[in-house]
Amino acid sequence: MLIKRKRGWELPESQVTPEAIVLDRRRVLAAGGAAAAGGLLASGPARALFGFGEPTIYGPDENDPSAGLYPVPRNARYTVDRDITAMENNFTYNNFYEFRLGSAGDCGAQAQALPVRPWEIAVDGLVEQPFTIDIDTLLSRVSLEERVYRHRCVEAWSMTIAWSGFPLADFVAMARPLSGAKYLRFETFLDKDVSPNQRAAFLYPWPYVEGVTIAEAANELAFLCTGCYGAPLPKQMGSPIRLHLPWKYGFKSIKSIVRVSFTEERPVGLWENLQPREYGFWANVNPEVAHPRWSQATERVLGTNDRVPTQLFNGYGEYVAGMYAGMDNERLFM
Ligand SMILES: Nc1nc2c(c(=O)[nH]1)N[C@H]1C(S)=C(S)[C@@H](COP(=O)(O)O)O[C@H]1N2
Ligand SMILES: [Mo]
Repeated sequence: MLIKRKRGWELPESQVTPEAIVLDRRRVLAAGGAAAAGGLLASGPARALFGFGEPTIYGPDENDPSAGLYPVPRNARYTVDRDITAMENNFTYNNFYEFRLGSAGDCGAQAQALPVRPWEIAVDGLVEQPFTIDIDTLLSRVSLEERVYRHRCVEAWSMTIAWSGFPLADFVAMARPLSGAKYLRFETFLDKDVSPNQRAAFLYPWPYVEGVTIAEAANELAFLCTGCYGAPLPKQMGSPIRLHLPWKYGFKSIKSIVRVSFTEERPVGLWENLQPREYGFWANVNPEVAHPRWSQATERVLGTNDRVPTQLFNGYGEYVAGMYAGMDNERLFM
């Protein structure tokens, strides 16, 4: 039996302001709280590092065939003036609603049920020729690098992560979009056998979907992550491939991607679909536009007791502000 103990920097549940507060309430009402049991059952071949009294830390899958590709060289252009968040903190505090039963600490154990091989990504919509590519083939065709990025969740916490991956722009080039393509629509796996919250399908409009404009996808910061901390991604971080858009709120950075569609119409993400006034399409980090239920002016730095001011575009304005020239403050966020 594992005892879950809060670390000093974790707030009591009563003080957090989760994105899913509405959903959680709905789920608890619908399921009578039954889903909240069994959250810490370790399973699968993943490496679980036990420490008595500490939460279980799930690292990358032991059988991940891409392990030999890491670590990869760090790109010095993308470093930040903050300490990298300790791996243990990052691996035990996640948002992955397919696997989150109650707290952010649940995802590690639950996500071990996700099979990450074989894994294929479908590319379709407005492209010269739709195709499907297997993750290991994709990894053999790209050049991996490490980038240190800040991550700012809309829930007003942040961390700093050493990702491994490749620019989304390289993926777009492989996909050869047609001139009519204006957006990319990303989709996460859909599998009721592995995701407890997908089994309760009526509660969320699964699968998880997110979208960006073609210009955003071409921006040098947009990064497809396949690893972190010098190894493949652990499942709870979005293995085998997830997006990170460091200038946008975290919910845009979709995990465990199985489909990328090029569209003329603006895609509607899962959160936008549920709460369009709280989670807009643009979702650029903006300390001046409060979330309807909390301020975005400051953020809690995970793994520390610090609360620091939030920066416009999460501090990445020099790279991205040009894409939004002329948009007013409110629209930058919504
Ligand atoms: N498929 C999927 N992707 C997702 C989410 C999710 O629930 N499902 N949560 C998002 C949110 S709200 C955040 S803050 C980040 C968290 O990433 P991390 O757990 O690696 O910190 O993933 C994003 N990507
Ligand atoms: Mo988030």
